Amino acid sequence: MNRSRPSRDKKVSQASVTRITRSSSSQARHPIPADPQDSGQGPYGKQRRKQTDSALAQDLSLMSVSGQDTASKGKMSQAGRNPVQACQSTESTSDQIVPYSIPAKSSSRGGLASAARLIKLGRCKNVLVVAGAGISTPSGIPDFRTPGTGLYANLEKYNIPYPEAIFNIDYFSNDPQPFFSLAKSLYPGSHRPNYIHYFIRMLHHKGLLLRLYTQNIDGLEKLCGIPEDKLVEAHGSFATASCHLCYTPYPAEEAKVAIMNDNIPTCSFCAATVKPDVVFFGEDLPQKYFLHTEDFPKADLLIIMGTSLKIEPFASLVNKVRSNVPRLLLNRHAVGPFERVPLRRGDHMELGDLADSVRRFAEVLGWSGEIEELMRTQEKLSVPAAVTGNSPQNGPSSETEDMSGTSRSRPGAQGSCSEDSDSETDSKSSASSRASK
Ligand code: CNA
Repeated sequence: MNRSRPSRDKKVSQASVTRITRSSSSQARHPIPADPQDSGQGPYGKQRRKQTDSALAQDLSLMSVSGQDTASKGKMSQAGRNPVQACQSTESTSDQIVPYSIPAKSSSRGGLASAARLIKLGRCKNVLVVAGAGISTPSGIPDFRTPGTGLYANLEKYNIPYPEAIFNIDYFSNDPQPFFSLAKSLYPGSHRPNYIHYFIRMLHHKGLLLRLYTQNIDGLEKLCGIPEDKLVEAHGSFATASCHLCYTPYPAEEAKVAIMNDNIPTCSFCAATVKPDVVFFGEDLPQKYFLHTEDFPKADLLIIMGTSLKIEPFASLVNKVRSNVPRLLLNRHAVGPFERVPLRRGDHMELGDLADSVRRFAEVLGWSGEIEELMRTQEKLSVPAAVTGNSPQNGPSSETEDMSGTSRSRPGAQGSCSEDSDSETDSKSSASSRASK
């Protein structure tokens, strides 16, 4: 379904972008020409010329066989698989073309140290973070694909034909109830940011964060104090709502109240169903997502955290940095281009529990104390506010709505939102902030 939606992000010029949607799986598999950035000069032109022809050729061939350079194209989809296959599999990407059949090493220790060394040496000043549901599992929010605990393994009660139906816009158009039932548990308000979120905020605090691209819809990045201009919520959020047919905006708080009370919010203009502006399969990604065309060529370090890299076009973002830019994967398993053996030069991964890895990363960087302090300060600062326009009286009950049973119930936590804008950091990182405006 290719429908234009009104721009919601005035900071990004509509004229400079083409429309992008979450792509269908068939589009995700189309061979796509190599990224023009990789054949042109650009800011890294000199460094690229220093590479040997064979190294360059290897990089380009790895990138081209991945067939994943769909970051700017298509609709959101499972990368290269149909929904039923996707729900049967968890981490496997057997349908991806890989140059060798040897399984990837389970972990490559030393990746954290290498990345930390680059940061300490001042070689990484434009760090991009690409994140997924795994950064929020320690906050008690299930991801999609973790066997047993992931949402896809626990959808029986919604009576849907396949897991992705719950985020399929055509399915929603026909029957919004399954999504609304799930939305009651996903609405921000009953979960708190965890150490991983604060690590990312510390990157900003240190003036190193170029941007955080998240697939998450839980609002925890904003809640921990990462400012709007440093954040791209690529799959939308519950912070706004609109008609799923004509895109007429609808007050987010009213939509939430209706959904929480098992009512269906309807558009005042065309009477179709209103939904929170969470991006479904088949829907356009927000305009802000197009910042990636400016950001990725500028990056000098890419950190990928807690994602299976299964959803296009987002998954392809990781292939948009220059081939000489180090990429660090922090995840339970190797995913996407990190499943290949050998890894691309400059690629590192730290496999295992993400919270543990991030804590080790912080230790190596010497940031642990500062992050703990930041967390303490921020949690004290948190006040009932309006990530989604939530108010305590109509926010979800953390006792009844928590899907994992691990989220905390705390006074003032519902809908709380950061009031701390990291002002000291804004001046440190003013150059990158200006670039983002
Ligand atoms: P996914 O496909 O479920 O992948 C999550 C990845 O994180 C997997 O590879 C897991 O192994 C890994 N992971 C999870 N927990 C940990 C941990 N503690 N330590 C290490 N690794 C861990 O989810 P993706 O983000 O890749 O998929 C994108 C979807 C998920 C987006 O469209 C989101 O809207 C959607 N989603 C978001 C949330 C949220 O906002 N918190 C929750 C569930 C789903």
